[in-house]
Amino acid sequence: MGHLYTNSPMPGQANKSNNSSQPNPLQKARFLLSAPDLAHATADRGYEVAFAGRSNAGKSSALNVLVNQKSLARTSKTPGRTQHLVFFELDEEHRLVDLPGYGYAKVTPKVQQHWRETMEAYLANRQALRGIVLVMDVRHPLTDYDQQMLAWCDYNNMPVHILLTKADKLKRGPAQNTLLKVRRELAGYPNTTVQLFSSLKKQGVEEARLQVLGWLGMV
Ligand SMILES: Nc1nc2c(ncn2[C@@H]2O[C@H](COP(=O)(O)OP(=O)(O)O)[C@@H](O)[C@H]2O)c(=O)[nH]1
Ligand SMILES: [Mg+2]
Repeated sequence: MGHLYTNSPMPGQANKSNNSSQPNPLQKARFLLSAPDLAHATADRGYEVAFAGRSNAGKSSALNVLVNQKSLARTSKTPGRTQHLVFFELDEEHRLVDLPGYGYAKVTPKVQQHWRETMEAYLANRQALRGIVLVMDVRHPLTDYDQQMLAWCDYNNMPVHILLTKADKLKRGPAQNTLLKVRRELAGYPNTTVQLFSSLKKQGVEEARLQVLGWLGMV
């Protein structure tokens, strides 16, 4: 499978940082490599934050908004296209990782097994990994696979920040109710935070960026 990511320059993007006059250090993100498994990953050094989520939840869109680039991570209406770990670098010591999407109905048991093994190994062994951004569609939070990710992260003492994305699809009241409900359900996971997010409306972008930059040791 060819990699689905480009690294084309985005002229005119530089100062459109979501109504914020703050410089965005994530904007430097560049495609580094796409790895089918941990053995092919980039050297395990420095700091890394990884993005996980069910296929089609809005993970690539969230990544693009956070780095303020239109198409660093390819977005798609066809879920489940890549099972690779895709590494983007800010500099030699700081990376973002797009983890394989999960929960896509059409994948074979063999692919699912590979996903489980890769995720378990990555969460357990990756020294550079400082936190997981777990992207969920606000209308379908905490699927079985999300719960599996939360349990693995908890087991490995890996902090998690949940983006309840596509918040623009709900009215303010129902969105807030979902946020509170998810927060309640996460009471057993002390190292987990959650916020509303919308890539479309650029809602919650600064909050999410600060979390990522904090984990990367850049604020
Ligand atoms: N309305 C709305 N649609 C979104 C949002 N984020 C992503 N989408 C759409 O959801 C679909 C899947 O998004 P993508 O980022 O490719 O999901 P991924 O499979 O998790 O990487 C695409 O059609 C996106 O345009 C959002 O915040 N609001
Ligand atoms: Mg994607």
